[in-house]
Amino acid sequence: MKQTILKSINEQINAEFYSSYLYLSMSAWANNKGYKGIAHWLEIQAKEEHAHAMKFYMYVQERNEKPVFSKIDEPASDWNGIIDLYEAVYTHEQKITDLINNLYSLAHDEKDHATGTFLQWFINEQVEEEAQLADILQKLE
Ligand code: OFO
Repeated sequence: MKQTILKSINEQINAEFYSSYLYLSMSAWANNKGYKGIAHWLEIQAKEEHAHAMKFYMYVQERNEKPVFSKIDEPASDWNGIIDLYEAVYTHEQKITDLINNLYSLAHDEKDHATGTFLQWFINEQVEEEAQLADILQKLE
């Protein structure tokens, strides 16, 4: 695996763990405000993001490389209500979509077709997640 790809995947592992951390922080906020159903939904999202990080982690090892971790940023811990929170989730997922697309472009440029194929699952997942969030936001608004 080219070092440029390995470096970007390691960064993506960090981004996925950060997503998990962010959604868990949001879940704690929602639970504290008494929004139990939303807290539960966010807890599930946090688990899914952890699973995404693990998919990248396993993939790096399958390619006989070693994942390297870096510091995970501190997530926000307060939001101005449910719409503000869901807008933050939506914006964050759009950022993740950009990262996945950039990684896919890099894999293409480096002719790393195995990585390109591996990333297909994430590309589809982002379409699903963004659609779900747009739907939730529309209902909330
Ligand atoms: Fe919600 O996204 Fe991971 O990849």
